[in-house]
Amino acid sequence: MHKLNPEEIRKDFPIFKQRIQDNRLVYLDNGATTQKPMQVINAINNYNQNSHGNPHRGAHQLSIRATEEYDLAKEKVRKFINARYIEEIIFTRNTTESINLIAYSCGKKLINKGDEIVLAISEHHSNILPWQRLVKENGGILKYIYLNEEGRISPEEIKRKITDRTKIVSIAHMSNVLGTIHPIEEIIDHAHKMGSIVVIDGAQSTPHMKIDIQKLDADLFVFSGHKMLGPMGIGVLYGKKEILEDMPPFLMGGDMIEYVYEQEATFAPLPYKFEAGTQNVEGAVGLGAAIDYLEKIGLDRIENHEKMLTEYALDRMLSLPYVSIQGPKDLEMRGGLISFTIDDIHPHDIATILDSYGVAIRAGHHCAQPLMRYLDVPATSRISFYLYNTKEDVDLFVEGIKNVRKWLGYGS
Ligand code: C6P
Repeated sequence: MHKLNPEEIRKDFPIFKQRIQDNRLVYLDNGATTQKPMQVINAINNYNQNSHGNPHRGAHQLSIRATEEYDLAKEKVRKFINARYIEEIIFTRNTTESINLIAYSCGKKLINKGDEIVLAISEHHSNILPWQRLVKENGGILKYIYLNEEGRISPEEIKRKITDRTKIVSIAHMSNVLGTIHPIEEIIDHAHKMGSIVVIDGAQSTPHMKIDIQKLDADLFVFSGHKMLGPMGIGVLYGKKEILEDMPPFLMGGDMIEYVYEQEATFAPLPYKFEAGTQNVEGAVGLGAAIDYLEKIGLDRIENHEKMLTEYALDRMLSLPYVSIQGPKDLEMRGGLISFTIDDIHPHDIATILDSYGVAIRAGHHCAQPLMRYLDVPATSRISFYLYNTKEDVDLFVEGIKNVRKWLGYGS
């Protein structure tokens, strides 16, 4: 496998042509959202200039073209994650909406008083709050898998928490705070033996590694387009056909019905049952173009590139005595995302000072307050890589954190 060339890739991304206060833009906030190549921007423009219409509704040319583009994008998503059927792919706005849909619909069907739902303590709020609401309404019980000192889930903890009382397990593939890649194969296998269904939050993994949903055997799997070079406002919910067929609709309205009477209605087949109202066709088209782009480069090369950057960054950061890293040190257990703290300096100050050097990172609780409480840290700073990041980006970031110390009077 030949290495990818990030400097070449950067040429496709117009955002990197700009300078931030005369510095190269060092964008290390890819866990929050990613930048778009011209191929994605052009695909969206092209759709808007030539094919825009309301899909599935009209007999005219534009409506037909919009329908074709929407369906083509869905087929690209199906192939991208190797789902068996196109009906198993539902477009939503984002990961958050996908999980809300599942918690509402699947939860309503499966959860009764005393039934258990198991999450990891490291979940993003989007994979906690929808379940909290469900158990308050239905009388279920929320249980958490805890992590060891390295931020990993042990086999014993999986067996302790996922039992024959568990009806749903919902867990992130990769933590957006620790970068840990959780042992989801083991979790899915054990949960299935216990008779539970499994929801995987793939928001942080899908953009960075090859997902084969049939091999993984997850029952439901969700992710967002904007974290994988696509536009905001388009997300995906994958579900096994038999599970989706059994789930009641989430949003009610146009496009998701079969017949409507004065007092009741019957619903359209999959996937339309879950796609009420006019859909985000330009978002779907943009996501389709993003998938084309990622596949052309190759997910395995992207993953390798990020591993190289992570190893390089961890080495350089750990050589600074005042830097502490959260999460596993073992590269095999983590993705291209590093949370860190610097002695005596608040993460928000680190992010603000780095910004003045053109280095964009994230700081705060990362929408994972239960995890921050569990780790007993109020906040962290975080860098996260993608295919267009370079070793030079890491060097500029590391020089930046040395300068943060100097700025605040701590010396080097
Ligand atoms: N995390 C970050 O870490 P939306 O906003 O719906 O596209 O994605 C929500 C979400 C769900 N699960 C995980 C694991 C996530 O990381 C995120 C989004 C971003 O910077 C924003 S808080």
